[in-house]
Amino acid sequence: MSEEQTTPKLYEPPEEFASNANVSDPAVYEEAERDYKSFWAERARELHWFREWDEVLQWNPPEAKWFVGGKTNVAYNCLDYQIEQGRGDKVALVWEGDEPSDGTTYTYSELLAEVEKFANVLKSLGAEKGKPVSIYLPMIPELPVAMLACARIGAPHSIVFGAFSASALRDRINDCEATILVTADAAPRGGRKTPLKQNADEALEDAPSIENVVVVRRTGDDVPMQDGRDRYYDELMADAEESCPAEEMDSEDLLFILYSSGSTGKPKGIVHTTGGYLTQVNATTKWTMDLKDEDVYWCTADIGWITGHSYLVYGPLSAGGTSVQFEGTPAYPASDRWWDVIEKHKVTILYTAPTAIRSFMKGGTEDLEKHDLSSLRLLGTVGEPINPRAWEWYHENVGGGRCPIVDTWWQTETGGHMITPLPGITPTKPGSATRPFPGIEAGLFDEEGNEIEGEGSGNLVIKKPWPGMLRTLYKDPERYRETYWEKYGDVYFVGDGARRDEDGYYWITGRIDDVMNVSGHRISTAEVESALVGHPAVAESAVIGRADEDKGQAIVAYVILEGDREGSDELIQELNGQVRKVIGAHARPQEIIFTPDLPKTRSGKIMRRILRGVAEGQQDLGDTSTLADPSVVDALKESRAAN
Ligand code: 6R9
Repeated sequence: MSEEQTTPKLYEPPEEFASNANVSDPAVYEEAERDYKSFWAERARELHWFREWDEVLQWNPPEAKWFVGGKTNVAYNCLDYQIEQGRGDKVALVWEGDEPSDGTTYTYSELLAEVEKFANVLKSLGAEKGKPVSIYLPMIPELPVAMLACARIGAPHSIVFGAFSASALRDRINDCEATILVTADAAPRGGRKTPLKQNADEALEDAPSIENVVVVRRTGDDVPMQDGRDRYYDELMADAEESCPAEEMDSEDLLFILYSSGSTGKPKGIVHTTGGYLTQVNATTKWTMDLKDEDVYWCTADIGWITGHSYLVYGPLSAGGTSVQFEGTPAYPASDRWWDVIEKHKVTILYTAPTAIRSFMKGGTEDLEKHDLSSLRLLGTVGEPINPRAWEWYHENVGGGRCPIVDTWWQTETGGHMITPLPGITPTKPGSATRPFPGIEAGLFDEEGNEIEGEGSGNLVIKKPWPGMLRTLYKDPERYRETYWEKYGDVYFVGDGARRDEDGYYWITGRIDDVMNVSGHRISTAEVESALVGHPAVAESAVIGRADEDKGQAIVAYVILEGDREGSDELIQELNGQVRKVIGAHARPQEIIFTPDLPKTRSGKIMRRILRGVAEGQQDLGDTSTLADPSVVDALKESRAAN
């Protein structure tokens, strides 16, 4: 039994929330199930189309075409269409800089003006429909401006997260053969600076497709500018034409490429197209995030990740929302920065990741108590399973016990939410992403390819195409087919394991490659982690299976302790007891390593490959360049040696 199974507490949607929610009638599930194509077509009709589609879906597995023959434009939907509906003077974007004194806002009209001008700049530099533009920017307003400008003229964007290295940037530029790079002098974050232009210059030494570089002056640092190639954003904007009509895009035209962090090998260039993607992010922003005109909505993800693409920019803007973009970190200038941002902008909806919540838990509630968080009405999480204790903490301390939590399961590949509560309808269980979004059909398969009915555990699949699904991997349709559509035939292979309980609720147990096999028992790393963090001394833990001659795999647990607690033999025994109590004796770790930190990617995902390497005493740990902080590796080796 895992932590979640011992506490099957049910949280009903608060009555007041439900009665005001964008959707509150459970019949939406049955309606969508009866005819998922009509369901999605109805959602698509809430957008602006230059020409309506002839056919909702053409499905030749694994190739999907949604809203075939329809013409639309994503930037038009996010800007012009909002202004047509009277939102011209409404704040579209609230920008909060790294320094609390630094910030600004853009109304929908102001944002449109910037986007049109920058679209003209891009055109003057040779951008055109179908030709990718690479973007490597800090979390500044010029980032959504550049995205929307690309979308306006039909040039697919490929955004590379600002903390990626020069070599990661180079690989991503070369894969899509972009001719334009949009970057900045430097990226301030947490009081420090990342030298973006310097990285870009290094990347460009070996990225021959780039002909033009646009440089935003963010810090004013003196950076070398290459004649004929590099130009300043502000200078180009000063001379730019003001008006740029939106290109009428085919529903299936490419909107963007986003490289997924992938734990092994070459990153995958995930391709999203126009009409279907926008339909799904728009619908889920309104239904899952319950976004309304009065809301101030803050998604804390960086735009360099899919969560930022879908739920900081395209979802909220296409729904006419006010979206907060924060450049900084939770701990700068002080550890209460996030709560300060919420109080200052009266944020009503907060969407963040479990890893952030757990790090706040470590610091206790003092920082929260200094701030008025009463504006909040809905909380969301995404990115990894949230353990019930973190869920409860989030609910109680951030949400004041009154805000529903939407635990949204989805992927870069899915474009938008797939399994998630609807906050006005779905009773939630801490730790479960609950039910598939209306119109989405999920399922479970075993390793032999048999579908699992009713309660059970298995490999998660999606059984019908959905509008926001990836269409292919850029220039690699074969890898697309092999990765997602080969294992079980014409169902989408997710790569996550899940359990379905007696109510049909899904509990994501983590990546399938994170499932251990210990003496023939299948044990999920996430389950053991959940058990360990259920102990009051444990702040965070990461579990891996170490190759073991006897058992196949032996469980090794890395544990970060709460506050100033110290590891001891006694505590190791207690933790073993905890795992035995929650899951069973077979799941007890063979080794528990106390460590001050864990190796995480910049999107906060634990790199288990590194943990496995350290636990197995491997000398060469492979590529560690995607770690947020590569020095963690040495600290881990030390922790292990001290054990
Ligand atoms: C949106 C995003 C996708 C993987 C996914 C799964 C994990 C995401 C989750 C979750 C449990 C949730 N994941 N949300 N696991 N509960 N609510 O994170 O995309 O970076 O592509 O990662 O993240 O393992 O397969 P991406």
